[in-house]
Amino acid sequence: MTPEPQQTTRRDDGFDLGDTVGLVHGPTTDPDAERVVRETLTRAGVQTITDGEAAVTVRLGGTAEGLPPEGYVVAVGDNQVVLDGVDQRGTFYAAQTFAQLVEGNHVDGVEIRDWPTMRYRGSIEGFYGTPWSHADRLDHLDYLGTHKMNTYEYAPKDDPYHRERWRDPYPADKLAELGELVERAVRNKVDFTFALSPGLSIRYSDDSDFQALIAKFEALYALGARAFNVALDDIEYEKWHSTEDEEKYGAGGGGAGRAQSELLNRIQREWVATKPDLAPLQMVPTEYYNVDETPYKQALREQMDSAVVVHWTGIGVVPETITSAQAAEAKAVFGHDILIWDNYPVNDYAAARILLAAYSGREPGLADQVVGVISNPMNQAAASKIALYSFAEFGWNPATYDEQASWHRALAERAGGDAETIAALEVFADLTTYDGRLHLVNAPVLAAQITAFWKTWKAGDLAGAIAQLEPYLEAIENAPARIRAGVADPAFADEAGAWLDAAFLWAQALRESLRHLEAVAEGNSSDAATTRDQIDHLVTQAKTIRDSRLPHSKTHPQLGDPVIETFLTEATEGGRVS
Ligand code: LTM
Repeated sequence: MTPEPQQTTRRDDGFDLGDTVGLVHGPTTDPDAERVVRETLTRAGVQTITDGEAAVTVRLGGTAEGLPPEGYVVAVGDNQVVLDGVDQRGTFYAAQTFAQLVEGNHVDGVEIRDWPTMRYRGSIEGFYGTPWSHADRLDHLDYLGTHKMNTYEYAPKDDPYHRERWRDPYPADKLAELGELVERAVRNKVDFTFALSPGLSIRYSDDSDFQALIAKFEALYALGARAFNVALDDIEYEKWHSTEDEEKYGAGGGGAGRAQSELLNRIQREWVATKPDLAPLQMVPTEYYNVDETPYKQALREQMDSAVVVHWTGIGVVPETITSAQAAEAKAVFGHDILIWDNYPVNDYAAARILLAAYSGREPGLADQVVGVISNPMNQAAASKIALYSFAEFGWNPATYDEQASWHRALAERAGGDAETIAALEVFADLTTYDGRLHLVNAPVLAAQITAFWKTWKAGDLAGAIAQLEPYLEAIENAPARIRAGVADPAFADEAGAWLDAAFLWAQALRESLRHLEAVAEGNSSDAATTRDQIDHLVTQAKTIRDSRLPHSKTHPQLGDPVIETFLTEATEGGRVS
């Protein structure tokens, strides 16, 4: 099950669902939970779902007692399924757990008591470059729901209506799409959080700018959005856009902090406080990446309404680690609830890369200091699910989070459980490990294979060295086709396409370098020259590949670097000398 429930007790009285199931509703029943139950039963081959008890009965939406918000219990045994929540989201999560428990027509006996550790779990589409498509977002919202994540923040830097032209109302077609997203979020018990980023041009003292911001929020409220964020990251906060602001707030970060606090306070007072169904207002501060005491943070701490939730990325924009001690400092210095905007697996700063490594370096104790952790994903939505899977598990129960185990489960999910595709994904993902931030090693498995190769080679056993390494290079060469054929989600193969093509070519170049070494060892200068030319040709081809999305379209995909190119150089120079 994912995320793994907090408490699970196995029972030995599981049963087959048969072809008729009765459905009984309790006080926390929920239409979305019921939809999940009905879909699960239909998938299991149940032909008839009757109202009320039957030989097999599902009781949906009784009251679960004594659990935190979003908690639930599931009991399966004695021809009964009980799915109770402390609230409607809890009931929905009970139904999602039931969906995971049913295999074929059978459900094992079990008792589960479960609840999330963190309040906010999910994602913020907050990257630069090509935003996700509408279809990507709809699919992503379903993914969040099935993985018990409750937050999606809409903040794509390159949506002009979010940032550059924040004052302008959305055109009708874009608004209609946003409406569909809100609806899909609601179906998945996800808080669609609309973020507006006015900092490039806002005049804090100008009432018409305030009204433009509220009008934008109102338009989303009318669509059903109930969570809002004012994102003030990546702006020159000491640059004013009106002389009134300059005179009123003065120079320096302290003035920016005062201006931003006043803006947030007015939104809180005049808008949020008038709408009892809104989630707490959120903001992204301009100093989101450290815990230094500054006049800016002092102003937010002392002047901004205490109800506002503050985003923070950890120390550094994309930190290798985030510790509980750092988060405690963030909470103290900002003086507000902290929500971690975690810049993994975002790859807008690493245009050549797709990031498929484990979600690592976050201390479990963060849960005591922050209200949640949400992922800023890649421009590639489906490929981001490898990391997202682990965000779901970390947010639900950080104390038991095991980054390697979670990563393997994530790959298995992408592979639809197919063993060969899992193995191919592991080989491919190894080449995508390095990001220069969370993961500082390059293709660790391939690197180890190459080290072993040179050791055997240096011992004078070229044939043995090749026999050792070649199967792994063959696995790299075969991985792209296996992944394309085997991944559960065709969008993954499309998004990773440029990197898969590159992996294929680099693997061919690596294998050709083994042929080159053989030719040199045999003193066959003609084959040595041919293989060398072929390597150059493959490398040139690999470097002509481009992904279609920005910023990735500007450069060729990088994979397994510098491990692969170093090997090619060493091999074509006739073998490592030291
Ligand atoms: O991280 C924040 C708060 N802002 C931006 C993001 O929009 C961007 O995606 C990441 C990664 O490049 N870095 C930022 O500073």
